[in-house]
Amino acid sequence: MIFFISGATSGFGLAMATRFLNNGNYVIATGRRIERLDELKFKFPKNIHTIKLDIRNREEVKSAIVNLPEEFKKIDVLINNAGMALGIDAAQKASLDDWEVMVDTNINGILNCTHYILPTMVERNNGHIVNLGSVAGEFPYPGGNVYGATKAFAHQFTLNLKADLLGTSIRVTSIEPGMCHTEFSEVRFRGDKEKADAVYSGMQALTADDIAETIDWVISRPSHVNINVISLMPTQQAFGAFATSRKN
Ligand code: NDP
Ligand code: 8X3
Repeated sequence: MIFFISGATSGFGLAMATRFLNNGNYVIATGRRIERLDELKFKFPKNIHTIKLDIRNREEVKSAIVNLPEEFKKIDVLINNAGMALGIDAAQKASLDDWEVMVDTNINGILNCTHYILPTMVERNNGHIVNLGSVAGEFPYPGGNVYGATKAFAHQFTLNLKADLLGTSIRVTSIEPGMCHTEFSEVRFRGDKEKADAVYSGMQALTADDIAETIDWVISRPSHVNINVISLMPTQQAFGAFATSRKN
């Protein structure tokens, strides 16, 4: 199979690229940090096509798809994985620039990749789109404001794609994890590793390999089975109680 993975330089994307290459698939590995893509290519010189790509840039995405080498053109699985949270301030204190970057990456990035790849799937009546949502798209938490909202978009966009694709063989899935130890929190806290590590201290968070394995399972179901949504979290994570603001 041929995979297109956004954000293959770290975390889930890197774990998926590694897993799918090890299993003999073809992988189009993308991301902004080209040196990391080069490392991946060095490890797996065969069956890989790397592209330095910022998914926020519509023209870059278009050109990446149009200029794919012949042997990578027939994408079977698009994994809209690249994404990020920036900051954890309350909405009234948060930076509008950070909000814009999250919307551009987590929403426009998915739209750009889907727009240029989906028609090629429909043309061949074959394909699977996997979007990375989050438990943050379902359950609110303080400071999750725009990040959570972008993940709610990923969830609903997935289901709406399913509605539009009825009558085709294209499958769509939203994967919605809870805490997973990747570079996610380092990005959220702008490189403050101590703060990032504290998020996962004293608990067994999910791993990037857990997510790669879950997605591998989703795409390897028989073609008549569409997994709509998977929500997963660490055993050591749960939901909070309703909060109240009291005057006494
Ligand atoms: P990482 O920070 O480890 O990886 C994020 C990936 O996204 C990197 O490869 C990064 O590549 C890429 N990326 C970010 N911005 C862009 C951009 N503008 N253009 C192209 N690529 C970009 O995080 P995770 O692996 O944990 O996160 C992967 C996805 O899973 C995200 O969508 C995240 O929101 C979601 N998620 C994460 C959870 C967690 O707890 N870790 C839980 C639930 C969902 P580069 O910087 O090289 O461009
Ligand atoms: C990332 C999970 O709970 O840190 O999507 O927002 S959480």
